[in-house]
Amino acid sequence: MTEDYRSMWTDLGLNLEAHDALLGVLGPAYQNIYLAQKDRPEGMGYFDFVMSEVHGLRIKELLDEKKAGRKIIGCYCVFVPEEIALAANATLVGLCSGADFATEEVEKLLPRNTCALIKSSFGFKLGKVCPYLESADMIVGENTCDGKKKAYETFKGLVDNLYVMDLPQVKSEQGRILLKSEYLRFKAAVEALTGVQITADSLKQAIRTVNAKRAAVHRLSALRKADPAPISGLDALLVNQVFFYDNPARFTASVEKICDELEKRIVESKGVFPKKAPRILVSGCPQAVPNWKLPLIVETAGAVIVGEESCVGERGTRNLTDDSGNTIEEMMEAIIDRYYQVDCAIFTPNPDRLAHIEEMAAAYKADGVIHYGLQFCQPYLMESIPVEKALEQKGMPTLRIETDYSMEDMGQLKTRIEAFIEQLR
Ligand code: BJ8
Repeated sequence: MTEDYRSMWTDLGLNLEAHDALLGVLGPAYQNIYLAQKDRPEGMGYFDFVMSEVHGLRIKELLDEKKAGRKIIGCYCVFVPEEIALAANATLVGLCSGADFATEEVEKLLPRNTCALIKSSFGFKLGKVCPYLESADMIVGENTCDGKKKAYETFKGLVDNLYVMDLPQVKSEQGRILLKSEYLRFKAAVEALTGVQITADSLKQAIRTVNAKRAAVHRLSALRKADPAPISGLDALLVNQVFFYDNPARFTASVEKICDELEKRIVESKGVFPKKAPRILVSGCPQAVPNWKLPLIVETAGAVIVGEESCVGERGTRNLTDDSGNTIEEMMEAIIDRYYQVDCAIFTPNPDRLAHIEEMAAAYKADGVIHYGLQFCQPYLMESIPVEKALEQKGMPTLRIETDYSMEDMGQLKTRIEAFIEQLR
């Protein structure tokens, strides 16, 4: 880190000893996994810097924004519309984390058979190690899977600023009405928090800012269709992870810069893996920072990940919001239309997701699909079986894995994934 941020962390109420321990694990892990890669695009230097300052400079920026009167909103789901936060002069940051922490304490509040993503959110709060969580003026929890919605009932006792957003589980006329009323309620809550009334101009500008961020990621994704792949799955995942907490305009510019570089690499036929290396599409649960286990195993086995059908990936960023409306009502409808297309496994039935997996496998010229399910995640594990059957029927080799955030199953996963990749060669 460029400065000593200990007094900032103390002011935020972090447990310095626990926080040191967390950074002591994350720093070397990042070095061993990320910096050990060969032929990385130079533009990844920005993302390395962001990672080195993830609890430093970025937090300082957010606290400076707060001093200037801006509010920080934290969230756990891609259904929380960033456009509404930005239009009311607030900053939205993602709070999901991909590491176990304070597990013993967590399991006093949650059943052991809760997914790692939910447990880790509790662990970061109980362990007092997340400066994003502690900086947030509002924390949005959303009623998606049963695990999350019941966990928020307990989480409410740990934080004093939890706002729960209800979400439909069926895509019907009634479902859309529910989403609309919840987005209007959220808009009113954000306006009350910030004291800023959203205008047609501020909403249009916010839609454009978020669209630009998504469009940059779409451009990056499209470049991953090339063979040889110009960027590793590990690096692309990092970009998708940073999407959730970086300054939007700076993020967009940094992704565009990498894309310029990748375009040149493609012309020169320069890849991070040799041409014809097996190409993998990952599909399933979100992979939050620092959950790099799966891409690490896949890519050290000589295959390359070319796409993520995930909320930290294409499910979260697919589709732009129509910015042609002139009134707040028109633009709110456009926002609802855009988010209503997110095909999370909490929806029943959810045929769009399978269609998108098939579409992505074809577009990215995948040789195989790995379905990534977190243990105890009913929605994605349930869907993984029909997804596997449907893909296999169409001749797409598919491997279903069920894992958590620990490193204990590394050996076993490695064996299964290597055998799968071997079969693709
Ligand atoms: S829109 S995927 S970000 S809910 S892994 S907590 S589903 S038991 S994260 Fe998600 Fe929104 Fe859907 Fe995306 Fe539950 Fe499964 Fe845990 Fe999960």
